[in-house]
Amino acid sequence: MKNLKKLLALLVTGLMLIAAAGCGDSAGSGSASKAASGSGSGGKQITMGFSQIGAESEWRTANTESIKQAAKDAGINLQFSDAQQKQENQIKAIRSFIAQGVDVIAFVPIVETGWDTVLKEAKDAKIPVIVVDRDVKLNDDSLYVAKIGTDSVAEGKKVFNWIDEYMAKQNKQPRSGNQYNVVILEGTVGSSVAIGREAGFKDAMAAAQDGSKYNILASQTGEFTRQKGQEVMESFLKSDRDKIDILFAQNDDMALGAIQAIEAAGLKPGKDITIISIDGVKGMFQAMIEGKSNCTVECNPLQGPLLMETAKKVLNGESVDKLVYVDEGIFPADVAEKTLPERKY
Ligand code: GZL
Repeated sequence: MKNLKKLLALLVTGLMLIAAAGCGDSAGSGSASKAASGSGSGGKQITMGFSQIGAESEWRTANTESIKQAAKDAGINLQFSDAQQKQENQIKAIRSFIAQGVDVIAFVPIVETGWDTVLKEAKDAKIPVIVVDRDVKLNDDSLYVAKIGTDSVAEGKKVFNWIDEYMAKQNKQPRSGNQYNVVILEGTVGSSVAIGREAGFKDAMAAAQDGSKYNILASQTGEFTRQKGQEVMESFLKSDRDKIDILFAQNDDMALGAIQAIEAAGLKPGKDITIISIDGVKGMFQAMIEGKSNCTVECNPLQGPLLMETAKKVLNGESVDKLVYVDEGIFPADVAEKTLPERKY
């Protein structure tokens, strides 16, 4: 009889221990471990296939770091692919993600077009796709579930409007003739950002009170790199050294390359030639502190956390906004020194 009682007591204790372990799971640590493990609705860890375009600029490096860190923080298994600036490598990577059966695909489209076929393959494989940073032009927008990016048209408008205000405030006279001659270093040909930034700049110029004060003297791609930006600026200076009033570089890296070309030509960047660019990377803040550039329009690369949050929502069957823009500011040279310490990229 005594043994039976002992057996019963052991049984009850065992059952209580199992119950305690189970409810601890459902209450706190369960959802925490779920979040930490980055698990989808099925409870297994989420695997994300991510196709990045390359490492062409300080901005891109910061974008990659943000995505890798956010995946780690979210407990998401990231399959990362670097396309070395080639669309065909991105398409190959997306196809391999489909073959692997990842839970979700995210990618930065290097150019706007040429994605319909491979995104249809992802849709047929029932793998949701999230577009990051740049934009895509598709015949069927149902081929992606969400787009997290930056408003390149607004960035282009901010550039022109800041220039127009600055030239008036500084009461600058054109270096030759009666118009301000502008040269433009464009980003990657065919990319939504290069197209959008140019369109925004020109729309604002057309809408300006006296946009005819400006003449676009030359415009050429510098491929978003410092090296190419320097080379193209050298060619602009070769033909129009004493005519150029303004440089609009579509990213900071090309502007930093152009500054070297302007100095080599015996001119003062930021003084003889007014310079404005887009991104807001630390290297540009340093150049503005040195008086070599005049303004940078922010384009925020820190899109990782929003991407991971969106991926989890999609996989949990929650609704998500089709398009989300990250916040962006504008930083003239006179705030560079006090702002640099708080910059995150
Ligand atoms: C902008 C991003 C651009 C940056 C460049 O959203 O796609 O690509 O402006 C980067 O620096 O190379």
